[in-house]
Amino acid sequence: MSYDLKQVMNKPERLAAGHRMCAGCGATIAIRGVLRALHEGDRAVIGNATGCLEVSTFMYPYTAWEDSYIHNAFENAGATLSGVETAYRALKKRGRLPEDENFKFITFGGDGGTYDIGFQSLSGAMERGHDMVYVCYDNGAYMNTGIQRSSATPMYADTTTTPVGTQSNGKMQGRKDLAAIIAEHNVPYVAQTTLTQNFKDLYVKSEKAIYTEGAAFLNIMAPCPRGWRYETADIMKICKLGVETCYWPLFEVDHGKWILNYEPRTKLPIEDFLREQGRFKHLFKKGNEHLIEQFQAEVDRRWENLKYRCER
Ligand SMILES: Cc1ncc(C[n+]2csc(CCOP(=O)(O)OP(=O)(O)O)c2C)c(N)n1
Ligand code: SF4
Ligand SMILES: [Mg+2]
Repeated sequence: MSYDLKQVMNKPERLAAGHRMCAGCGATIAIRGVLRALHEGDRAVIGNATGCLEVSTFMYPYTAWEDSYIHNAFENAGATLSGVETAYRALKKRGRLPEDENFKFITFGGDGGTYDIGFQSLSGAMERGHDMVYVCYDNGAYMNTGIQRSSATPMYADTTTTPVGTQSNGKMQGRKDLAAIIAEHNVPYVAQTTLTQNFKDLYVKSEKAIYTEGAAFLNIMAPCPRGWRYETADIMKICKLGVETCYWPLFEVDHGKWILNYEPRTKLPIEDFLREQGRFKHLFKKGNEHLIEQFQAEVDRRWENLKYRCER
């Protein structure tokens, strides 16, 4: 599949300018990237769980979405779009929709709405095999309501519900491996990606997810400068460090086959990723070296596990 950055970037925007997401928000960049993978002429029905993305792009009577858009509750983004997709198939079968129109069904949810609160409806939609894509923009916390921890929040992150202090080093648990859990649903396509280099990985995986028949899931690390506490302009550096430290590996599971898309020539130490973010500042205090060691050991364990799956 050829990838031409200039051509891709010149495609018409489907998430228009003028929304109210923060400057440099990773979620907005990720979502625009996914939508660029839609082929010209194809139309989309977008579902969106409550979260920063929904709150800031769709304030009745204004919308930044160029495609049909449904805001549903936190819990049911998967169920909403699976219902729409079923209705579409039924109407098409009865000849009640134009033959020459092609619709795609894409749902967006934050990590809170996906890993936690909407997990049951996501799992149901995947298991039933609807021809749709569920995209999680994972910024690792409930950002819209003030940075509360979710099951996607990394270990030791400082959030408002896991505040760092004399009695606490931040979140005590590691993050849930949602991409692996969805892969175990035996859906045709699952991938994990983020904003790297010239966005090729994001584009190629989005196109595959949208145009593979059946249910697909994309997990996109989408940094939040506010919650992660880094300089807005550093987003690409943060994403690169996530990948180069193997904190956020790039992989896909295509019809059951696990594929590692990128292996760093030299795996960087996890502290390179942590040091850039204010939410991990406490880890660099004297006496907390063992916490970074524990974090590293967990990254290593998960990385080896992923490589094992991909080598089989
Ligand atoms: C059932 C329900 N519980 C709580 C809320 C309040 N709420 C709105 S947005 C939000 C945070 C969403 O977090 P996430 O899904 O990670 O998206 P983000 O804000 O990080 O983009 C919460 C808790 C709600 N709208 N509905
Ligand atoms: S709070 Fe974070 S996730 Fe929400 S719009 Fe701002 S940068 Fe994006
Ligand atoms: Mg979130």
